[in-house]
Amino acid sequence: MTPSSAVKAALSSQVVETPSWAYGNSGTRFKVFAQAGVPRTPQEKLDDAARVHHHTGVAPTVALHIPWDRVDDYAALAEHARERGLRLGAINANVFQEDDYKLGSVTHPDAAVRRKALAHLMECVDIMDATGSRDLKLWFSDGTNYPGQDDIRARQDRLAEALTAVYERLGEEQRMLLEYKLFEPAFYMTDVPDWGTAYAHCLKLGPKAQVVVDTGHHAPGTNIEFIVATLLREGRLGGFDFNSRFYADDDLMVGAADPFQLFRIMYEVVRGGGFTSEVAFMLDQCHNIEPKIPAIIRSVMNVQEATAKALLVDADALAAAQRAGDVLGANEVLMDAYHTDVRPLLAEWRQERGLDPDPVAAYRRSGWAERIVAERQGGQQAGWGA
Ligand code: PSV
Ligand code: MN
Repeated sequence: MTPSSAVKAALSSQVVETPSWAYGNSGTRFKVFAQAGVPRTPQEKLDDAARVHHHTGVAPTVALHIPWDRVDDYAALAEHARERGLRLGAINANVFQEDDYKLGSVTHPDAAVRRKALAHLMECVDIMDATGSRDLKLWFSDGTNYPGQDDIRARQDRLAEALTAVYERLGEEQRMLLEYKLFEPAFYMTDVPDWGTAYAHCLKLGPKAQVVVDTGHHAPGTNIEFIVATLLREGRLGGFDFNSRFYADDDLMVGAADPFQLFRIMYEVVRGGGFTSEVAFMLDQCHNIEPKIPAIIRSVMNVQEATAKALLVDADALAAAQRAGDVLGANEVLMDAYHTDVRPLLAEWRQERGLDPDPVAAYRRSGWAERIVAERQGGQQAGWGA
């Protein structure tokens, strides 16, 4: 087994980015259940994110979603973050919530709609310039509902044209993270349905274009860790949108539905040398019925637990068993690490950093939940308004 000191050192370099939208109200297409104390502004979302970082010590960056987090002065928003020990992370573009996008955004058959969508993507890069964000995250809801509705190849050409324009606009240190999703909202065909399509576009664009793996965006039974291993091997894994799914894109807390899958993914990250700042560990979740801040703290802890277990895998013993063709032995090495209770190690790691060993309990004792309910009266609660 890897010594716990080495595991702790590796854990200290991990950053888990929380999504601004997870702090706001959310729901399904049937109902959004509002929660008392939910932020009304991007600034209040950052105030909540600062609590998550305060208790976990590993969540110093917050992803924004535009226009959900639109403000007049992004440099001032970045300063608001800085004052709370945070940085602004990935800028997520939104070309899926306007009437114009009914038939697509950058792949729409009408050039005027494509221009509008592209202008939004460019605006997102302007925002990155102001916030100092490195990553532009692109997810397109584009697709078709019926065979023959539009030309599959022409839509790929339009997509490539828009991505090229955005790529050329990126600064030296900026990256484009292209997200894929097999299903939803288009029913027949999605324009970026899988990692292969995203990878093909990224490959043509250049090294600043990277694929992002949202764990909820695959068919049931997909071997996500294989995708992770492959993208890392090709130098194209830009990051993760972590969440859990039982049925579709459920956006539940990462590690809740299938902690073993999360471990297998993190093992491939460790194995592939992806445990670096080049791979962004982002959450993309919504907390519809559970209190949001403790759920986000729990999610961060779940990522840490899976990471610690992956770091504990005895690489030498595993390689030896694999070389010897020892099927059961090799599997046992992996399972030994998975079955290790890493909670005491993580509690120790937290105490060494001056953190409470139990972040959720510490949050509950902090009084923040009561404070925001009392203070955040009036105004319009943030949410994506389903
Ligand atoms: C789409 O399902 C997605 O995963 C994209 O990342 C969006 O930006 C995000 O969800 C919105 O919650
Ligand atoms: Mn996502």
